[in-house]
Amino acid sequence: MNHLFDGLLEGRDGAQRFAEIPGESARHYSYADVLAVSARFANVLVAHGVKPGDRVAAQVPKSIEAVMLYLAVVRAGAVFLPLNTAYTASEVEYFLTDATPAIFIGDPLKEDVLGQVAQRAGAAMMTMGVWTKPEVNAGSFLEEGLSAETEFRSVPRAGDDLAAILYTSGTTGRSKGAMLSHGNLLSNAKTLADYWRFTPEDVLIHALPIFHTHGLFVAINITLVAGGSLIFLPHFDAEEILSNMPNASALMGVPTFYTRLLDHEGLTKDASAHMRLFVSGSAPLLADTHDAWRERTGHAILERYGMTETSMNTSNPYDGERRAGTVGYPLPGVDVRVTDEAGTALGAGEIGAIEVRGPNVFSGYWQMPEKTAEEMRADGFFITGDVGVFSDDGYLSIVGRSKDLVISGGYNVYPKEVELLIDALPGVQESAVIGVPHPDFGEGVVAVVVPSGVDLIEEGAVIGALSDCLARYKQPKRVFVVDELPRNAMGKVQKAALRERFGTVFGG
Ligand code: MLC
Ligand code: AMP
Repeated sequence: MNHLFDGLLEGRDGAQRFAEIPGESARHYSYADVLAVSARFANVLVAHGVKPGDRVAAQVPKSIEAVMLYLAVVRAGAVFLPLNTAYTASEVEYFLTDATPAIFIGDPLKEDVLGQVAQRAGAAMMTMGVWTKPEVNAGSFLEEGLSAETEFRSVPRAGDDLAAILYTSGTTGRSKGAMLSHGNLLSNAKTLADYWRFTPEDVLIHALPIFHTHGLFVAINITLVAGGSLIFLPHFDAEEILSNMPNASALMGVPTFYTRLLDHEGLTKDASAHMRLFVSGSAPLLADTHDAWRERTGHAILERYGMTETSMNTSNPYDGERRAGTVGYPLPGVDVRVTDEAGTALGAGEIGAIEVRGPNVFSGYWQMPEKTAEEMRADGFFITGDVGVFSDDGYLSIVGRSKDLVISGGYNVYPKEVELLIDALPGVQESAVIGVPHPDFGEGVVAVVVPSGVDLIEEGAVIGALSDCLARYKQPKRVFVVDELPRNAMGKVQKAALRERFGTVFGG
Protein backbone atom coordinates (compact mmCIF):
# COMPACT_ATOMS: atom_id res chain seq x y z
CA MET A 1 0.00 0.00 0.00
CA ASN A 2 1.31 3.43 -0.98
CA HIS A 3 -0.31 5.61 1.66
CA LEU A 4 -0.75 8.82 -0.34
CA PHE A 5 -1.27 7.53 -3.87
CA ASP A 6 -3.65 4.72 -2.92
CA GLY A 7 -5.40 7.01 -0.45
CA LEU A 8 -5.97 9.69 -3.10
CA LEU A 9 -7.14 7.31 -5.81
CA GLU A 10 -8.99 4.67 -3.81
CA GLY A 11 -12.23 3.62 -5.51
CA ARG A 12 -11.85 5.84 -8.59
CA ASP A 13 -13.78 4.96 -11.72
CA GLY A 14 -11.26 4.98 -14.59
CA ALA A 15 -13.74 6.29 -17.13
CA GLN A 16 -14.46 9.39 -15.13
CA ARG A 17 -12.90 12.70 -16.12
CA PHE A 18 -9.99 14.04 -14.09
CA ALA A 19 -9.13 17.09 -16.15
CA GLU A 20 -10.16 19.18 -19.09
CA ILE A 21 -7.28 21.07 -20.63
CA PRO A 22 -8.72 23.85 -22.79
CA GLY A 23 -6.74 25.71 -25.42
CA GLU A 24 -5.27 25.13 -28.83
CA SER A 25 -4.78 21.43 -28.39
CA ALA A 26 -7.73 20.88 -26.06
CA ARG A 27 -7.89 17.43 -24.51
CA HIS A 28 -9.40 15.47 -21.67
CA TYR A 29 -7.71 13.37 -19.04
CA SER A 30 -9.57 10.49 -17.41
CA TYR A 31 -8.79 8.77 -14.11
CA ALA A 32 -7.63 5.82 -16.22
CA ASP A 33 -5.10 8.21 -17.81
CA VAL A 34 -3.98 9.30 -14.34
CA LEU A 35 -3.24 5.69 -13.44
CA ALA A 36 -1.57 4.86 -16.75
CA VAL A 37 0.55 8.01 -17.17
CA SER A 38 1.70 8.08 -13.55
CA ALA A 39 2.67 4.41 -14.01
CA ARG A 40 4.62 5.18 -17.19
CA PHE A 41 6.46 8.00 -15.44
CA ALA A 42 7.15 5.91 -12.35
CA ASN A 43 8.67 3.26 -14.64
CA VAL A 44 10.92 5.92 -16.20
CA LEU A 45 12.06 7.11 -12.77
CA VAL A 46 12.90 3.59 -11.66
CA ALA A 47 14.71 2.91 -14.96
CA HIS A 48 16.88 5.93 -14.14
CA GLY A 49 17.78 4.43 -10.80
CA VAL A 50 15.40 6.39 -8.56
CA LYS A 51 15.02 4.50 -5.30
CA PRO A 52 12.58 4.96 -2.41
CA GLY A 53 13.53 8.03 -0.42
CA ASP A 54 15.45 9.67 -3.31
CA ARG A 55 14.50 13.21 -4.11
CA VAL A 56 13.24 14.13 -7.59
CA ALA A 57 13.36 17.87 -8.27
CA ALA A 58 11.31 19.54 -11.00
CA GLN A 59 11.29 23.08 -12.33
CA VAL A 60 8.84 22.71 -15.18
CA PRO A 61 6.08 24.78 -16.77
CA LYS A 62 2.58 24.00 -15.60
CA SER A 63 1.09 21.02 -17.41
CA ILE A 64 -1.08 18.05 -16.54
CA GLU A 65 1.99 15.89 -17.16
CA ALA A 66 3.82 17.80 -14.42
CA VAL A 67 0.99 16.76 -12.09
CA MET A 68 1.49 13.17 -13.25
CA LEU A 69 5.19 13.53 -12.48
CA TYR A 70 4.28 14.41 -8.89
CA LEU A 71 2.09 11.31 -8.64
CA ALA A 72 4.76 9.15 -10.28
CA VAL A 73 7.38 10.27 -7.77
CA VAL A 74 4.98 9.39 -4.94
CA ARG A 75 4.24 5.99 -6.53
CA ALA A 76 7.96 5.27 -6.88
CA GLY A 77 8.33 5.90 -3.14
CA ALA A 78 10.53 8.93 -3.85
CA VAL A 79 10.23 12.51 -2.59
CA PHE A 80 8.87 15.25 -4.86
CA LEU A 81 10.63 18.61 -4.84
CA PRO A 82 8.82 21.16 -7.02
CA LEU A 83 10.55 24.47 -7.74
CA ASN A 84 9.07 27.82 -8.72
CA THR A 85 9.59 28.37 -12.45
CA ALA A 86 10.63 31.96 -11.65
CA TYR A 87 13.74 30.84 -9.74
CA THR A 88 17.03 31.78 -11.34
CA ALA A 89 19.83 29.26 -11.89
CA SER A 90 21.62 30.44 -8.75
CA GLU A 91 18.48 29.92 -6.66
CA VAL A 92 18.01 26.46 -8.19
CA GLU A 93 21.61 25.62 -7.37
CA TYR A 94 20.97 26.18 -3.67
CA PHE A 95 17.97 23.83 -3.66
CA LEU A 96 19.72 21.10 -5.61
CA THR A 97 22.84 21.29 -3.50
CA ASP A 98 20.80 21.18 -0.30
CA ALA A 99 18.36 18.42 -1.28
CA THR A 100 20.76 16.39 -3.47
CA PRO A 101 18.07 14.92 -5.73
CA ALA A 102 18.81 11.88 -7.87
CA ILE A 103 17.20 13.55 -10.87
CA PHE A 104 16.43 17.15 -11.76
CA ILE A 105 13.82 17.71 -14.45
CA GLY A 106 14.22 21.21 -15.82
CA ASP A 107 13.52 23.68 -18.58
CA PRO A 108 15.02 22.68 -21.97
CA LEU A 109 15.60 26.36 -22.80
CA LYS A 110 17.96 26.60 -19.82
CA GLU A 111 19.45 23.13 -20.25
CA ASP A 112 23.00 24.41 -20.68
CA VAL A 113 23.21 26.39 -17.49
CA LEU A 114 20.90 24.16 -15.42
CA GLY A 115 22.69 21.04 -16.64
CA GLN A 116 25.89 22.38 -15.10
CA VAL A 117 24.07 23.34 -11.92
CA ALA A 118 22.61 19.83 -11.67
CA GLN A 119 25.97 18.26 -12.34
CA ARG A 120 27.60 20.24 -9.54
CA ALA A 121 24.82 19.03 -7.22
CA GLY A 122 25.31 15.42 -8.33
CA ALA A 123 21.90 15.15 -10.00
CA ALA A 124 21.15 13.82 -13.47
CA MET A 125 19.32 16.44 -15.53
CA MET A 126 16.43 15.64 -17.84
CA THR A 127 14.02 17.90 -19.68
CA MET A 128 10.29 17.43 -19.39
CA GLY A 129 9.11 17.71 -23.00
CA VAL A 130 5.60 18.54 -24.18
CA TRP A 131 3.06 15.71 -24.42
CA THR A 132 1.14 17.28 -27.28
CA LYS A 133 4.30 18.00 -29.27
CA PRO A 134 6.19 14.74 -29.70
CA GLU A 135 8.32 16.44 -32.38
CA VAL A 136 10.11 18.53 -29.71
CA ASN A 137 10.53 15.70 -27.23
CA ALA A 138 13.76 14.09 -28.33
CA GLY A 139 15.61 12.83 -25.27
CA SER A 140 13.00 14.14 -22.84
CA PHE A 141 11.38 12.51 -19.83
CA LEU A 142 8.13 12.45 -21.82
CA GLU A 143 9.66 10.69 -24.75
CA GLU A 144 10.75 7.91 -22.43
CA GLY A 145 7.34 7.99 -20.77
CA LEU A 146 5.59 7.46 -24.10
CA SER A 147 7.28 4.12 -24.58
CA ALA A 148 7.15 2.97 -20.94
CA GLU A 149 4.74 0.36 -19.54
CA THR A 150 1.34 1.56 -18.32
CA GLU A 151 1.44 -0.76 -15.32
CA PHE A 152 3.46 -0.05 -12.20
CA ARG A 153 3.24 -1.68 -8.82
CA SER A 154 3.36 1.35 -6.47
CA VAL A 155 6.16 1.14 -3.93
CA PRO A 156 4.68 0.52 -0.46
CA ARG A 157 4.95 3.61 1.75
CA ALA A 158 3.59 4.29 5.21
CA GLY A 159 1.94 7.44 6.55
CA ASP A 160 5.14 8.78 8.08
CA ASP A 161 7.31 8.26 4.98
CA LEU A 162 8.28 11.43 3.13
CA ALA A 163 6.28 12.37 0.04
CA ALA A 164 7.56 15.88 -0.69
CA ILE A 165 9.97 18.60 0.28
CA LEU A 166 8.80 22.15 -0.32
CA TYR A 167 11.26 24.94 0.25
CA THR A 168 10.17 27.93 2.21
CA SER A 169 12.45 30.88 2.78
CA GLY A 170 13.87 31.51 6.19
CA THR A 171 14.35 34.61 8.30
CA THR A 172 18.12 34.15 8.00
CA GLY A 173 17.91 34.36 4.22
CA ARG A 174 18.51 30.61 3.77
CA SER A 175 15.59 28.56 2.49
CA LYS A 176 14.48 25.56 4.51
CA GLY A 177 13.02 22.38 3.03
CA ALA A 178 9.77 21.49 4.78
CA MET A 179 9.49 17.69 4.88
CA LEU A 180 5.91 16.56 4.24
CA SER A 181 4.87 12.98 4.78
CA HIS A 182 2.31 10.83 2.98
CA GLY A 183 0.17 11.10 6.11
CA ASN A 184 0.44 14.90 6.29
CA LEU A 185 -0.81 15.34 2.74
CA LEU A 186 -3.49 12.68 2.68
CA SER A 187 -5.03 13.63 6.02
CA ASN A 188 -5.28 17.27 5.00
CA ALA A 189 -6.77 16.46 1.58
CA LYS A 190 -9.43 14.24 3.14
CA THR A 191 -10.29 16.77 5.82
CA LEU A 192 -10.64 19.62 3.34
CA ALA A 193 -12.58 17.64 0.75
CA ASP A 194 -15.03 16.75 3.47
CA TYR A 195 -15.17 20.22 5.06
CA TRP A 196 -15.70 21.96 1.72
CA ARG A 197 -18.09 19.23 0.49
CA PHE A 198 -16.16 18.16 -2.61
CA THR A 199 -17.83 15.33 -4.57
CA PRO A 200 -17.28 13.63 -7.95
CA GLU A 201 -19.61 16.27 -9.44
CA ASP A 202 -17.19 19.08 -8.63
CA VAL A 203 -15.27 20.85 -11.35
CA LEU A 204 -12.48 23.05 -10.00
CA ILE A 205 -11.02 25.87 -12.08
CA HIS A 206 -7.30 25.45 -11.58
CA ALA A 207 -5.30 28.59 -12.39
CA LEU A 208 -2.68 28.49 -9.62
CA PRO A 209 0.93 27.46 -10.08
CA ILE A 210 1.63 23.83 -9.16
CA PHE A 211 4.90 24.21 -7.28
CA HIS A 212 3.34 25.41 -4.01
CA THR A 213 1.03 23.96 -1.39
CA HIS A 214 -2.03 25.85 -2.62
CA GLY A 215 -2.06 24.80 -6.27
CA LEU A 216 -0.49 21.36 -5.80
CA PHE A 217 -1.71 19.88 -2.56
CA VAL A 218 -4.86 21.81 -1.73
CA ALA A 219 -6.32 22.05 -5.23
CA ILE A 220 -5.12 18.80 -6.78
CA ASN A 221 -5.17 16.44 -3.82
CA ILE A 222 -8.68 17.52 -2.87
CA THR A 223 -9.91 16.96 -6.41
CA LEU A 224 -8.30 13.50 -6.56
CA VAL A 225 -9.54 12.37 -3.18
CA ALA A 226 -13.07 13.50 -3.99
CA GLY A 227 -13.01 11.99 -7.49
CA GLY A 228 -13.81 15.40 -8.98
CA SER A 229 -12.27 17.08 -11.99
CA LEU A 230 -10.24 20.12 -12.98
CA ILE A 231 -10.46 22.73 -15.68
CA PHE A 232 -6.72 23.04 -15.93
CA LEU A 233 -5.52 26.49 -17.02
CA PRO A 234 -1.86 27.39 -17.60
CA HIS A 235 -1.98 30.52 -15.41
CA PHE A 236 -4.33 33.14 -14.05
CA ASP A 237 -6.34 34.93 -16.72
CA ALA A 238 -9.53 36.69 -15.62
CA GLU A 239 -11.17 36.28 -19.02
CA GLU A 240 -10.46 32.53 -19.13
CA ILE A 241 -11.72 32.01 -15.61
CA LEU A 242 -14.94 33.87 -16.31
CA SER A 243 -15.55 31.95 -19.50
CA ASN A 244 -15.13 28.64 -17.67
CA MET A 245 -17.37 29.45 -14.70
CA PRO A 246 -20.56 28.18 -16.40
CA ASN A 247 -18.98 24.71 -16.58
CA ALA A 248 -17.37 24.73 -13.16
CA SER A 249 -18.32 24.57 -9.50
CA ALA A 250 -15.31 25.87 -7.58
CA LEU A 251 -12.32 28.20 -7.76
CA MET A 252 -9.30 28.40 -5.47
CA GLY A 253 -7.15 31.48 -5.58
CA VAL A 254 -4.95 33.99 -3.83
CA PRO A 255 -6.56 37.38 -3.05
CA THR A 256 -5.06 38.89 -6.22
CA PHE A 257 -7.29 36.50 -8.24
CA TYR A 258 -10.35 37.99 -6.60
CA THR A 259 -9.32 41.65 -6.89
CA ARG A 260 -8.42 41.14 -10.57
CA LEU A 261 -11.73 39.37 -11.25
CA LEU A 262 -13.57 42.21 -9.51
CA ASP A 263 -11.83 44.61 -11.90
CA HIS A 264 -13.42 42.72 -14.79
CA GLU A 265 -16.87 43.83 -15.86
CA GLY A 266 -17.72 40.26 -16.85
CA LEU A 267 -17.95 39.25 -13.19
CA THR A 268 -21.67 39.20 -12.48
CA LYS A 269 -24.24 37.11 -10.62
CA ASP A 270 -25.10 35.39 -13.90
CA ALA A 271 -21.49 34.62 -14.78
CA SER A 272 -20.95 32.92 -11.43
CA ALA A 273 -24.39 31.35 -11.06
CA HIS A 274 -23.15 27.82 -11.70
CA MET A 275 -20.37 28.07 -9.08
CA ARG A 276 -20.86 26.79 -5.56
CA LEU A 277 -17.55 27.71 -3.89
CA PHE A 278 -14.86 30.37 -4.01
CA VAL A 279 -11.89 29.73 -1.73
CA SER A 280 -9.18 32.27 -0.91
CA GLY A 281 -5.90 31.80 0.90
CA SER A 282 -2.10 32.21 1.00
CA ALA A 283 -2.41 35.90 1.90
CA PRO A 284 -4.93 38.09 3.73
CA LEU A 285 -8.16 38.74 1.87
CA LEU A 286 -9.28 42.29 2.60
CA ALA A 287 -12.75 42.56 4.12
CA ASP A 288 -13.51 45.07 1.34
CA THR A 289 -12.77 42.43 -1.28
CA HIS A 290 -14.96 39.90 0.53
CA ASP A 291 -17.82 42.41 0.70
CA ALA A 292 -17.46 43.58 -2.90
CA TRP A 293 -17.43 39.95 -4.10
CA ARG A 294 -20.59 39.13 -2.19
CA GLU A 295 -22.28 42.22 -3.55
CA ARG A 296 -21.33 41.48 -7.18
CA THR A 297 -21.84 37.72 -7.24
CA GLY A 298 -24.00 36.81 -4.25
CA HIS A 299 -21.25 34.40 -3.10
CA ALA A 300 -19.35 34.70 0.17
CA ILE A 301 -15.67 33.85 -0.44
CA LEU A 302 -14.52 31.13 1.95
CA GLU A 303 -11.17 32.18 3.44
CA ARG A 304 -8.84 29.61 4.92
CA TYR A 305 -5.38 29.71 6.47
CA GLY A 306 -2.39 27.48 5.91
CA MET A 307 1.27 27.32 5.21
CA THR A 308 3.88 25.15 3.53
CA GLU A 309 4.87 23.43 6.77
CA THR A 310 1.36 22.54 7.82
CA SER A 311 -0.89 22.56 4.75
CA MET A 312 -4.27 23.93 5.89
CA ASN A 313 -4.99 24.75 9.52
CA THR A 314 -8.22 26.71 9.71
CA SER A 315 -11.17 27.47 7.50
CA ASN A 316 -14.32 29.48 7.51
CA PRO A 317 -17.30 27.16 7.65
CA TYR A 318 -19.03 25.79 4.59
CA ASP A 319 -22.41 26.27 6.24
CA GLY A 320 -22.65 29.11 8.65
CA GLU A 321 -21.10 32.53 8.63
CA ARG A 322 -18.01 33.10 6.45
CA ARG A 323 -16.72 36.04 8.39
CA ALA A 324 -14.73 38.63 6.44
CA GLY A 325 -11.30 39.37 7.87
CA THR A 326 -11.09 36.03 9.66
CA VAL A 327 -9.71 32.64 8.71
CA GLY A 328 -12.46 30.72 10.50
CA TYR A 329 -12.24 27.75 12.83
CA PRO A 330 -9.52 25.13 13.35
CA LEU A 331 -10.10 22.27 10.90
CA PRO A 332 -11.31 18.98 12.37
CA GLY A 333 -8.36 17.13 13.92
CA VAL A 334 -6.15 20.24 13.96
CA ASP A 335 -5.37 21.98 17.27
CA VAL A 336 -4.78 25.71 17.05
CA ARG A 337 -3.82 27.88 20.00
CA VAL A 338 -2.75 31.46 20.53
CA THR A 339 0.08 31.82 23.04
CA ASP A 340 2.09 34.41 24.91
CA GLU A 341 5.89 34.59 24.77
CA ALA A 342 6.28 31.82 27.32
CA GLY A 343 4.11 29.53 25.21
CA THR A 344 1.10 29.67 27.54
CA ALA A 345 -2.26 29.49 25.80
CA LEU A 346 -4.20 32.76 25.82
CA GLY A 347 -7.96 33.22 25.91
CA ALA A 348 -10.32 34.68 23.33
CA GLY A 349 -9.66 38.33 22.59
CA GLU A 350 -5.98 38.11 23.49
CA ILE A 351 -3.40 38.56 20.72
CA GLY A 352 -0.47 36.16 20.53
CA ALA A 353 1.52 33.64 18.50
CA ILE A 354 -0.47 31.13 16.44
CA GLU A 355 0.65 27.54 17.08
CA VAL A 356 -0.74 24.41 15.42
CA ARG A 357 -0.60 20.69 16.00
CA GLY A 358 -2.16 17.83 14.08
CA PRO A 359 -1.68 15.13 11.45
CA ASN A 360 -1.12 17.91 8.89
CA VAL A 361 1.98 19.32 10.58
CA PHE A 362 5.30 18.54 8.86
CA SER A 363 8.02 16.43 10.39
CA GLY A 364 10.76 19.06 10.27
CA TYR A 365 13.14 20.95 8.02
CA TRP A 366 15.38 18.91 5.75
CA GLN A 367 18.74 18.48 7.44
CA MET A 368 18.14 21.38 9.82
CA PRO A 369 17.26 19.77 13.15
CA GLU A 370 18.20 22.92 15.04
CA LYS A 371 15.75 25.03 12.99
CA THR A 372 13.05 22.42 13.48
CA ALA A 373 13.67 22.45 17.23
CA GLU A 374 13.42 26.27 17.33
CA GLU A 375 9.93 26.18 15.87
CA MET A 376 8.47 23.12 17.63
CA ARG A 377 7.18 23.03 21.18
CA ALA A 378 7.83 19.95 23.32
CA ASP A 379 4.12 19.12 23.19
CA GLY A 380 4.14 18.95 19.38
CA PHE A 381 2.82 22.43 18.56
CA PHE A 382 4.48 24.21 15.62
CA ILE A 383 5.08 27.95 16.03
CA THR A 384 3.80 29.40 12.77
CA GLY A 385 5.31 32.90 13.00
CA ASP A 386 1.82 34.33 12.47
CA VAL A 387 0.14 36.46 15.11
CA GLY A 388 -3.56 36.10 15.75
CA VAL A 389 -6.53 36.29 18.02
CA PHE A 390 -9.62 34.13 18.58
CA SER A 391 -13.03 35.75 18.86
CA ASP A 392 -15.39 34.70 21.67
CA ASP A 393 -17.19 32.44 19.22
CA GLY A 394 -14.03 30.71 17.97
CA TYR A 395 -13.11 32.52 14.73
CA LEU A 396 -9.37 33.09 14.27
CA SER A 397 -8.11 36.36 12.83
CA ILE A 398 -4.54 36.86 11.68
CA VAL A 399 -3.44 40.28 12.83
CA GLY A 400 0.24 40.23 11.90
CA ARG A 401 3.42 38.21 11.59
CA SER A 402 6.30 37.85 14.00
CA LYS A 403 8.43 36.59 11.09
CA ASP A 404 9.82 39.26 8.79
CA LEU A 405 7.97 38.24 5.66
CA VAL A 406 6.36 39.98 2.70
CA ILE A 407 3.55 38.21 0.84
CA SER A 408 3.24 39.53 -2.69
CA GLY A 409 0.46 38.10 -4.85
CA GLY A 410 0.55 34.97 -2.67
CA TYR A 411 4.31 34.47 -3.05
CA ASN A 412 6.51 34.78 0.02
CA VAL A 413 9.49 37.09 -0.04
CA TYR A 414 11.87 36.99 2.89
CA PRO A 415 13.46 40.45 3.24
CA LYS A 416 16.70 39.01 4.60
CA GLU A 417 17.40 37.13 1.38
CA VAL A 418 16.99 40.33 -0.67
CA GLU A 419 18.85 42.52 1.83
CA LEU A 420 21.91 40.25 1.80
CA LEU A 421 22.13 40.56 -1.98
CA ILE A 422 21.63 44.34 -2.00
CA ASP A 423 24.15 44.82 0.82
CA ALA A 424 26.74 43.00 -1.30
CA LEU A 425 26.37 45.51 -4.18
CA PRO A 426 29.13 48.09 -4.66
CA GLY A 427 28.32 51.45 -3.11
CA VAL A 428 25.77 50.03 -0.66
CA GLN A 429 26.34 50.28 3.06
CA GLU A 430 23.13 48.62 4.17
CA SER A 431 19.52 48.10 3.18
CA ALA A 432 16.11 47.28 4.55
CA VAL A 433 13.48 45.48 2.52
CA ILE A 434 9.83 45.96 3.42
CA GLY A 435 6.38 45.18 2.08
CA VAL A 436 3.90 48.01 1.63
CA PRO A 437 0.29 48.00 0.39
CA HIS A 438 0.04 47.26 -3.31
CA PRO A 439 -3.29 47.46 -5.15
CA ASP A 440 -2.70 44.30 -7.21
CA PHE A 441 -0.34 42.11 -5.17
CA GLY A 442 -1.57 43.01 -1.67
CA GLU A 443 1.96 43.85 -0.64
CA GLY A 444 4.71 45.12 -2.91
CA VAL A 445 8.42 44.77 -2.21
CA VAL A 446 10.34 48.01 -1.53
CA ALA A 447 14.06 48.35 -0.78
CA VAL A 448 15.43 51.24 1.25
CA VAL A 449 19.15 51.63 0.68
CA VAL A 450 21.90 53.56 2.49
CA PRO A 451 24.91 54.36 0.27
CA SER A 452 28.41 53.74 1.58
CA GLY A 453 30.00 56.67 -0.19
CA VAL A 454 29.17 59.63 -2.35
CA ASP A 455 28.40 57.63 -5.50
CA LEU A 456 24.85 57.82 -6.72
CA ILE A 457 22.80 54.67 -6.31
CA GLU A 458 20.30 54.26 -9.10
CA GLU A 459 17.04 52.40 -8.65
CA GLY A 460 17.35 50.65 -12.02
CA ALA A 461 20.92 49.59 -11.33
CA VAL A 462 19.95 47.95 -8.03
CA ILE A 463 17.05 46.07 -9.58
CA GLY A 464 19.15 45.15 -12.63
CA ALA A 465 21.93 43.78 -10.43
CA LEU A 466 19.48 41.44 -8.72
CA SER A 467 17.95 40.03 -11.87
CA ASP A 468 20.44 37.21 -12.35
CA CYS A 469 20.22 35.91 -8.83
CA LEU A 470 16.67 36.59 -7.67
CA ALA A 471 13.28 35.53 -9.02
CA ARG A 472 11.38 38.49 -10.50
CA TYR A 473 8.63 38.47 -7.87
CA LYS A 474 11.22 38.86 -5.07
CA GLN A 475 12.89 41.88 -6.69
CA PRO A 476 11.97 45.28 -5.24
CA LYS A 477 9.47 47.11 -7.39
CA ARG A 478 10.83 50.37 -5.96
CA VAL A 479 14.20 51.35 -4.45
CA PHE A 480 14.68 54.44 -2.27
CA VAL A 481 17.97 55.89 -1.13
CA VAL A 482 18.16 57.37 2.39
CA ASP A 483 20.99 58.73 4.56
CA GLU A 484 20.31 56.31 7.38
CA LEU A 485 17.83 53.67 8.51
CA PRO A 486 15.64 54.39 11.55
CA ARG A 487 16.75 52.27 14.52
CA ASN A 488 15.44 51.68 18.00
CA ALA A 489 17.48 51.92 21.19
CA MET A 490 18.71 48.36 20.66
CA GLY A 491 20.03 49.30 17.21
CA LYS A 492 17.35 47.23 15.42
CA VAL A 493 16.03 48.66 12.17
CA GLN A 494 12.50 49.96 12.68
CA LYS A 495 10.73 48.49 9.70
CA ALA A 496 7.38 49.75 10.94
CA ALA A 497 8.67 53.32 10.59
CA LEU A 498 9.84 52.57 7.04
CA ARG A 499 6.51 50.99 6.15
CA GLU A 500 4.84 54.14 7.43
CA ARG A 501 7.14 56.42 5.45
CA PHE A 502 6.93 54.52 2.17
CA GLY A 503 3.41 53.13 2.67
CA THR A 504 1.81 54.96 -0.23
CA VAL A 505 4.40 54.47 -2.97
CA PHE A 506 2.09 52.07 -4.83
CA GLY A 507 -0.85 54.37 -4.23
CA GLY A 508 -1.92 52.26 -1.20
C1 MLC B 1 4.19 38.17 -11.01
N1 MLC B 1 4.97 39.24 -10.73
C2 MLC B 1 4.93 39.44 -9.42
C3 MLC B 1 4.09 38.43 -8.90
N2 MLC B 1 3.65 37.66 -9.91
N3 MLC B 1 5.49 40.38 -8.65
C4 MLC B 1 5.25 40.32 -7.35
N4 MLC B 1 4.46 39.38 -6.78
C5 MLC B 1 3.87 38.43 -7.53
N5 MLC B 1 3.11 37.48 -6.97
C6 MLC B 1 5.73 40.09 -11.61
C7 MLC B 1 5.93 39.54 -12.98
O1 MLC B 1 7.17 38.89 -13.04
C8 MLC B 1 5.88 40.77 -13.85
O2 MLC B 1 7.08 41.43 -13.79
C9 MLC B 1 4.91 41.67 -13.15
O3 MLC B 1 4.94 41.25 -11.77
C10 MLC B 1 3.50 41.59 -13.65
O4 MLC B 1 3.18 40.25 -13.87
P1 MLC B 1 1.71 39.76 -14.22
O5 MLC B 1 1.72 39.17 -15.58
O6 MLC B 1 0.72 40.81 -13.93
O7 MLC B 1 1.57 38.65 -13.14
P2 MLC B 1 0.93 37.27 -13.32
O8 MLC B 1 1.81 36.41 -14.13
O9 MLC B 1 -0.48 37.50 -13.78
O10 MLC B 1 0.97 36.71 -11.85
C11 MLC B 1 0.26 37.29 -10.80
C12 MLC B 1 -0.39 36.16 -10.01
C13 MLC B 1 0.73 35.14 -9.67
C14 MLC B 1 -1.00 36.73 -8.75
C15 MLC B 1 -1.46 35.48 -10.83
O11 MLC B 1 1.75 35.80 -8.93
C16 MLC B 1 0.23 33.94 -8.96
O12 MLC B 1 -0.25 32.98 -9.58
N6 MLC B 1 0.33 33.93 -7.61
C17 MLC B 1 -0.08 32.77 -6.82
C18 MLC B 1 1.00 32.38 -5.87
C19 MLC B 1 0.65 31.12 -5.11
O13 MLC B 1 0.23 30.10 -5.68
N7 MLC B 1 0.83 31.12 -3.81
C20 MLC B 1 0.54 30.00 -2.96
C21 MLC B 1 1.72 29.70 -2.04
S1 MLC B 1 1.28 28.37 -0.94
P3 MLC B 1 7.67 42.27 -15.01
O14 MLC B 1 8.16 43.50 -14.35
O15 MLC B 1 8.74 41.39 -15.54
O16 MLC B 1 6.56 42.53 -15.97
C22 MLC B 1 0.93 29.15 0.53
C23 MLC B 1 0.26 28.34 1.57
C24 MLC B 1 -1.20 28.65 1.56
O17 MLC B 1 1.10 30.31 0.65
O18 MLC B 1 -1.76 29.04 2.58
O19 MLC B 1 -1.77 28.52 0.48
P1 AMP C 1 3.97 29.83 2.76
O1 AMP C 1 5.18 29.81 3.62
O2 AMP C 1 4.22 30.23 1.36
O3 AMP C 1 3.28 28.58 2.88
O4 AMP C 1 3.05 30.96 3.34
C1 AMP C 1 2.37 30.77 4.52
C2 AMP C 1 1.99 32.08 5.13
O5 AMP C 1 0.99 32.71 4.33
C3 AMP C 1 1.34 31.90 6.48
O6 AMP C 1 2.28 31.70 7.52
C4 AMP C 1 0.59 33.21 6.60
O7 AMP C 1 1.46 34.25 7.02
C5 AMP C 1 0.15 33.47 5.17
N1 AMP C 1 -1.25 33.10 4.94
C6 AMP C 1 -1.77 31.98 4.40
N2 AMP C 1 -3.12 32.05 4.34
C7 AMP C 1 -3.46 33.24 4.87
C8 AMP C 1 -4.70 33.93 5.08
N3 AMP C 1 -5.86 33.42 4.73
N4 AMP C 1 -4.66 35.15 5.67
C9 AMP C 1 -3.48 35.71 6.03
N5 AMP C 1 -2.29 35.13 5.83
C10 AMP C 1 -2.28 33.92 5.25
